[in-house]
Amino acid sequence: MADLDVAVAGAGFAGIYAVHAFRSAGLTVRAFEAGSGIGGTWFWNRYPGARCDVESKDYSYSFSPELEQDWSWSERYPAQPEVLRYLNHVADRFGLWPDIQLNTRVAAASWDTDQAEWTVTTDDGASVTARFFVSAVGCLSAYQVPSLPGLETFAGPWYHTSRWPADGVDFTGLRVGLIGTGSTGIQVAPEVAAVAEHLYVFQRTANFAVPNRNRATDPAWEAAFKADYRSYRKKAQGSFLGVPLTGTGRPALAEPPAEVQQALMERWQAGGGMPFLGAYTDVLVDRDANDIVAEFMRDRIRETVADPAVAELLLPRSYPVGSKRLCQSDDYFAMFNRPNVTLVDIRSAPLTSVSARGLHTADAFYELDALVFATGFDAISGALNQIDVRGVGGVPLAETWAAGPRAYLGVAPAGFPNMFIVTGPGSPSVLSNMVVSIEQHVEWIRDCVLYAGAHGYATVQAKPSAEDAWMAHVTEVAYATLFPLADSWYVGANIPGKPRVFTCYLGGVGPYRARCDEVAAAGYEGFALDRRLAMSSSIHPQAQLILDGIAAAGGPPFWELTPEQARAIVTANSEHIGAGPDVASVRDVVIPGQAGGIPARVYSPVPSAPGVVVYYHGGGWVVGSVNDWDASVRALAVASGCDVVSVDYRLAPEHAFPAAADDAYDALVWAAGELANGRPVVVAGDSAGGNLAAVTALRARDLDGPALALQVLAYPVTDCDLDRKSYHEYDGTEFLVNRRDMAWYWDCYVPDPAARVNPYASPLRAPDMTGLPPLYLVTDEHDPLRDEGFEYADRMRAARVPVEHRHYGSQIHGFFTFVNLLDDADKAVSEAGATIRAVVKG
Ligand code: N01
Repeated sequence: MADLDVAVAGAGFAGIYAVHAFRSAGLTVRAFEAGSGIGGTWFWNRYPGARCDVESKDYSYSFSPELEQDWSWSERYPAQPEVLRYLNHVADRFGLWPDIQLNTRVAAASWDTDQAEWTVTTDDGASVTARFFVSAVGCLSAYQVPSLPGLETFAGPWYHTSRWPADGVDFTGLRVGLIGTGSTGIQVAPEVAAVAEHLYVFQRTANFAVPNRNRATDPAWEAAFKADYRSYRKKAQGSFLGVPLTGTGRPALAEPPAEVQQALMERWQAGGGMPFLGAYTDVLVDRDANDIVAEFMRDRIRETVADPAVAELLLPRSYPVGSKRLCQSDDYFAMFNRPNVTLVDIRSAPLTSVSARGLHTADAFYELDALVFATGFDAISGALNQIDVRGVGGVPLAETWAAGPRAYLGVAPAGFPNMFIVTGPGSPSVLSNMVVSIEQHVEWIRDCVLYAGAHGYATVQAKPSAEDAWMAHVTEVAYATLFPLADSWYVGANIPGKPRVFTCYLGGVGPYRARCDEVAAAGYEGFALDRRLAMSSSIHPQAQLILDGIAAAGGPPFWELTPEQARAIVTANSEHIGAGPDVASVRDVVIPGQAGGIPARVYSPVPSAPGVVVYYHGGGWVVGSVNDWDASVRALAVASGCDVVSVDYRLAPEHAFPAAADDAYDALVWAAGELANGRPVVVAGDSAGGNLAAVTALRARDLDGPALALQVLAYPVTDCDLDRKSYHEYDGTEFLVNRRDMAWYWDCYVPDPAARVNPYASPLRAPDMTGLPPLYLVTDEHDPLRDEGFEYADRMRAARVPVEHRHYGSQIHGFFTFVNLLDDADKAVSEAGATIRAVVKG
């Protein structure tokens, strides 16, 4: 048994929410965080001027309406200290601290195939096991310092913006060199220039920047905005970038040039990168349209920077605007008008080395007291590659990603079962509002973990073919845009030797979410779900009592009895169940069948029920009757709100195959024709009755018979092969049915073994499962029929038949009918009923 359900690496926005989401779902979770505080990127990047370029109203969690109402952001764009305060408030408010371990870096995580669990080792040498490993290490955490010869000889201090001293740095009176003019450099530069004696900005690539127009939050605006926060969040989730934007919806190239200029100017005045770039639909896909916007921005630099030579150097020309992260600043370009700021072009004269007193370029020496590196990150894969992650067969993730990081849906790397990456490679991640994408991923992962548990699967792993197809799609979408044209960190171009791969999904946050939801709805299409070691739970005490009672009675096995004797025992046992709930009416009918009248009982829970369920009782086609199943069928009628026709089909061995199947089908035809009157019809059954329901659904499809809204199968017999693992696991005489019993049932029902592979006897053998009605499957763990139920669900999913599967980990074969005796039976019947009710009501 693993120590934890989920181990999470990192406690930034993603890890914090993961702790909350998993814990709220009843899972045990622990997040390991290298920092001495939570916040991830917002903990580490505390350089002066650090500020988010997504508006605070968007860059915040949406999972708690109360949180979003109570918290007030002081500014349009939040500064780093405020974001950090917010995250600490969230941890306080939701009591997350006990499940977050600070000052602990995840050093390694390795998958144990035999145990179906991860061993996560931390830098203090401790280790913990977990069923699932979730990386929340972030896309921009592995900072990089260029390897400049002589850096170690520099006499003054040097800093990387992503490891800024907590107590700050006083640059007053110092000559400071800043290397790097990306989003970070552009933010930190004016702050340093304001106090330093002199700031030298070493620029390799000029960058575009739009104004923030940052301002204090207006309380009246805030109140009005918050009144409609929920619907705003909904729009954000369905939007392209995770922020609801109002673009013109038209291509710039189709507009009169003067109008384009005016629209751009309006957005420039309003501030903000996303609304500016999102003004026209073609800016990021058409170079001509992009040039219009780029030239507009260059004009703004020209009119801001007083010295034309400096302005010229600051004009970005080497890549389309937006294909590198668009920077935001209200004061960066104007800063170059200060006498204490010098722009140094290291494109034409590159940095060569560092010595004790300063920096050398190819054509000059700059005497410096301090150095600041704003040189970015080994993005997307860097932080995860710093952990020794090993999947199936001990294969390192770094090796799997040698040609570039990849993951199915950008969340699950193939070869690494039960591992998920929040905002991983192949997801919208850094090209979206990260908080929206983080919440979507965490919730999707949580649901996947819960699905696995509820269905008895031990492992969930992306299929390599699904990962390949997804990454090909990611690439195809990216190459329809201008993004790959830039030497950006998006493609790994900033890290020497890193493979050039574009790994963000540009299909849009909303469509991406829809695709993820579709995959989940199809039973996690593209994932292999494996149930090895899934259930270590013991038999539920209530079920054990039933088994103990049967053992104490000490009767011979059924196959030593005559069918009549076996039936009498079943009838006697059914009396222990007691009466089922009252229904509005019960009437016995005789259904005209091909081979004569078929007795049946119609339970009507209410006078005008919305649908009809045709129910086939279990009992190995040999024992059982409508009377014996009275209590559980009543319960199903009440739970579903539908009329239920319980069918006394002919029993074997007196009536061998296909008698029961024929009766079952005739009963459906009658119910659909005579009883339903246009109402939706469902087939249902347990055990051998589940077999008849499945076969009836197949026949209805094959014969163009009645349309079915749903098939409800409780631990159905789907195949004649008695050699499955579950048959061997639960072969003891202490169980209600074992291998020998099933062999007897098959001998009675289909005496000729060769005939048992007929799909109308073994529906798992049907060559084609397409076009069948949706399946609601109930299975239990301690059951020889367990595995054939799972296989049936897998076949259905493969045929794109919707499947809802409920697995009861501590239950035994037959439990579905033990209403009154087992809480799980009451629960299973009422859950199945609720699904039928929902389906028939459409
Ligand atoms: O890093 P970057 P960043 N010699 O990689 C230069 C997010 N963020 O920390 O362009 C000389 O963008 C490099 O030059 P070049 C945001 O997503 C958000 O600034 O490679 N120079 C470049 O100028 C952002 O995109 C916010 O030629 C070297 C700079 O260093 C991401 O973080 C704020 C060099 C690196 O720029 C990363 O931004 C801050 C070398 N050897 C960050 N190596 C907001 O929300 C690199 N450079 C506002």
